[in-house]
Amino acid sequence: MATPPELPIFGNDAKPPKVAQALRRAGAAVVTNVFDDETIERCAAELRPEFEARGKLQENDFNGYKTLRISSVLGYAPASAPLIAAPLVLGVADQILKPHCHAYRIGSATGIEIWPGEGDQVLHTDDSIYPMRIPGVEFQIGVMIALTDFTEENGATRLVLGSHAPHDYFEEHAEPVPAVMPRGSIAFYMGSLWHAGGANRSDATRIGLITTYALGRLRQEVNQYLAVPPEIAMRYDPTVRRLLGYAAHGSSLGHGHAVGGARITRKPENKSDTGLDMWVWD
Ligand SMILES: O=C(O)CCC(=O)C(=O)O
Repeated sequence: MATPPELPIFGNDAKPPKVAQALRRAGAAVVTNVFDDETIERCAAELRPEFEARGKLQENDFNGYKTLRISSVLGYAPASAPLIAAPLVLGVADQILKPHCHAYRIGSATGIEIWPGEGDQVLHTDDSIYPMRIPGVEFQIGVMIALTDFTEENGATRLVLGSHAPHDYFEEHAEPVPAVMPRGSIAFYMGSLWHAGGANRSDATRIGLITTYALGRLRQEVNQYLAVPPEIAMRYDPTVRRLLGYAAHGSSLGHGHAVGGARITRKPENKSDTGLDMWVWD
């Protein structure tokens, strides 16, 4: 049985190629203290009302019964955008995903608040939604941003290091390693890596914002056009709009027209007016 790799941990001066290299090797990597308190607090404050209103609606055996979950945060929490589109995040995603697509998109963007008393989540891979493999191609990465400190006691994400690569040790043989990190840090992991939320044995909640970024050729896990409709998407900058999917993928995938009332206003200068309403800005 091969020895599992250690969890690579970087400081916030880490460059995307180095983080991506470590991510490829171990299947996960942590970069500490990327976001300042103000950025994290603003995001957490905007997520709070949604946690209170709808956080319990996604309770089930997989998500847990002492865990609040809120989907599609860009639909109601604009302060999540600087985290989701942070240069380091996109720099790492560029390295892992761009070699295999023209553009990658958000699959899901979810707030997760694990309460004291929650048990370990079952180990899983996010890639189970794409039940196929192309050797050498990662379909998506997960980016978990700590909105509170992540500790072994409060349910830090558990990562089975090395489990993204086919080899002779696997999830039941390897001990998951908790992604212990201070608030404002990021844990990156491959969509093919076995991982799970941890049990919360502390007396405070653990809050994370997990966003997945997937190859632009794949169906997005959450239908972002319904979750963040054009009227809301237009408030974001082009980078976030592209991440949501309001952009074509290369020359022939993902563009379209709606006949009828305009959905997308502020037509880009360089687009000709065909009389059809454009569904994409870029
Ligand atoms: O909360 C976490 O740390 C991970 C959650 C997770 O992996 C999931 O729900 O798919």
